[in-house]
Amino acid sequence: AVNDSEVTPFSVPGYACQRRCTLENHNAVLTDALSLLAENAELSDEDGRGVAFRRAAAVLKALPSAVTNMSQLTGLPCLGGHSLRVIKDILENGTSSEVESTKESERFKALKVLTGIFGVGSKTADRWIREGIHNLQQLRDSGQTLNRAQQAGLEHYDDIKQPVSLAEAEAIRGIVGRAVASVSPEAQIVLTGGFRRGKLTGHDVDFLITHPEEGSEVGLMPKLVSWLESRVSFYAALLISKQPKMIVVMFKSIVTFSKILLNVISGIFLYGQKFRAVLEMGGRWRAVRVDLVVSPISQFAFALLGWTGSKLFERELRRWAGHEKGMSLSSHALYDNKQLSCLQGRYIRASSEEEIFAHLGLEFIPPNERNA
Ligand code: 8DG
Ligand code: MN
Ligand code: MN
Repeated sequence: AVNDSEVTPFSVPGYACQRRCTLENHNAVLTDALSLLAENAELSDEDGRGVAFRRAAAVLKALPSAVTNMSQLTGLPCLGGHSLRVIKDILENGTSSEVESTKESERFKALKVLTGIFGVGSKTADRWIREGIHNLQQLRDSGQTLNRAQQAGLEHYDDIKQPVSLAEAEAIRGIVGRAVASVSPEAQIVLTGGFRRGKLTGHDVDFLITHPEEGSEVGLMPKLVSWLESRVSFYAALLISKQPKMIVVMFKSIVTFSKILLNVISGIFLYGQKFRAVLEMGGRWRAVRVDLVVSPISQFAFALLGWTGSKLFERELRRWAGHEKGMSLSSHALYDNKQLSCLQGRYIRASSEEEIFAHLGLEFIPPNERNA
């Protein structure tokens, strides 16, 4: 056993966007516990507490080895009293009573199930719980009015809860890629989100679409949507979310991804009739959430950076930009609030993620090290 006086404390920079964080996590037990408390806070509309737990978890994720002794944490950023108590509990007792009781609480379980329905947020879930609805069966029996997204979310609940594999993501890239090429041959499509960070599974598949000629991306999304709708309507639900330029496609895509089946699937989008052939081949179908974003080429680097994640990494980039650099970062632009000309700040151009990091005075962190 290591005695306190010999322990060398860990050291990490204060912002997650200054740290390299791969998917290798030496403190998964601790970070799972803190993430669960973060999730519970977020589901209870306590975003401030949620972020505090997320930041604490991100610091532990970035450590080069497992924490064995509280004194190793001396001087680490973002570890508040509450997070430290949870960590101490787990190091001493193997579990945290707060985490265990949260996990077992009827309210948390109900919030998780209900917000697990696509289109249901914490406010709706909370209202349903107050009306005595705690699970899917009670929701179905309640006669609650569901919007189109929620109806589809309920119908495909089990499919959507099941993680999407990299193989499925690549297959869907093929399908969406064909659709994009059909409506705009020069347009480019990139896989973003967790898969771009090297994850092998995801809760959805995120794509960013752009066109090399500025302005040619205008109208691409509606064309893409109607192209997809005209071909997929008979076996897939296509949902358009409120968010501008973002649609959610729930594909029924095949799980067995042999090359032949894949070609047949792509074929469906060109020749709708071929769908039946796939069913006859014994294909199993499932719903998958797909997020599509279209960006003009002038904003592409910002959109790519903004949609690659992780969510905390993005939040920390924006916090760094605002607090340390007097700039505003979004997935559209970087704006310097200090460089006043005619009482206005200044937009800073960038054509790559590397340039954006440089403008922010940050060392470039590649996507696979943005897993904060
Ligand atoms: P997962 O799906 O594998 O579970 O994880 P992920 O890919 O990292 O998470 P995600 O929920 O799909 O989000 C991917 C990125 O997209 C994330 O960095 C944040 C970003 N993002 C949203 N919603 C929005 C939004 O409304 N606007 C902008 N600009 N970005 C968003 O998730
Ligand atoms: Mn994703
Ligand atoms: Mn997404």
